[in-house]
Amino acid sequence: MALYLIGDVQGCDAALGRLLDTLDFSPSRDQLVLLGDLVNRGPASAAVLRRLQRLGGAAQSLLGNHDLHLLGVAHGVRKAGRRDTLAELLAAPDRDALLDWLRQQAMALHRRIAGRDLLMVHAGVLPQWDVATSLACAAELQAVLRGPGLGDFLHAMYGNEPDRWDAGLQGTARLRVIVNALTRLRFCTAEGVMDFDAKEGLEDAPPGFLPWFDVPGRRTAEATVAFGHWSTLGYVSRPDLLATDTGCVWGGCLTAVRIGATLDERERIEVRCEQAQKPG
Ligand SMILES: [Mn+2]
Repeated sequence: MALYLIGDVQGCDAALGRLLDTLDFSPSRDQLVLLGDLVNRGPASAAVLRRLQRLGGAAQSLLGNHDLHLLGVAHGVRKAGRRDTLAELLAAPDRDALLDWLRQQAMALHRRIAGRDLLMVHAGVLPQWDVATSLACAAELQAVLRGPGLGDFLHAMYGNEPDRWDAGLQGTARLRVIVNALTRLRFCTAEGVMDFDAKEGLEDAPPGFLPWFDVPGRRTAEATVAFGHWSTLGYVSRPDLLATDTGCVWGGCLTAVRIGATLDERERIEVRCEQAQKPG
């Protein structure tokens, strides 16, 4: 049995297929966790979702900002952007099945490996959240995404306020902080105030802001937090961190990380992606 974490696929189904071939991935033996942004920008979003559907329990997926954007467009609460590549999926005969599968996917996942926590999210976690709080917040959001209130939530989801966590937050404000941290976070202050403008690498930190994972006293520091989302950061592997978005859709690579018997045993496997788009 092998566990593989895979970074942002963004509709690059050919690269995903080649990566699984390279891994000699077997659904009866191995497990995949996709760290979100399964769709959009790349050429074959529907094919990615169909492939993951076919893998059944052998593949678990997180939802990223692009996946939620797809749900928003499908529900008529978001307009497709100029660079979106979602039209084929939205016109597909199995559209409803694909969208229904998508909304069932996770906002955070967790494994306990050799006595340590592996926490998996698309973008990040707030410094005040420990592993249990992160998973509880993700579960709150998952319940809404899977329930009858999805359309109302998608209407209310977009916005940058409130920009910080408070355990007393309720309703839409609470869900918005959770969804923004889990799917959009890159930089925050030492107090956990989130920035949503800077999208480049570490040198792009606004004054007073730092990468969420470098906030002193971050309560997930004892765990390994694996994430995607930040292609301009690239691959980073340190005891408390595993960044896996290597910019597949921007002409970079699609990365898988094989986790061994302990969280320190990591093997990086990547395939080049022929798809080349301008970042943004
Ligand atoms: Mn993302």
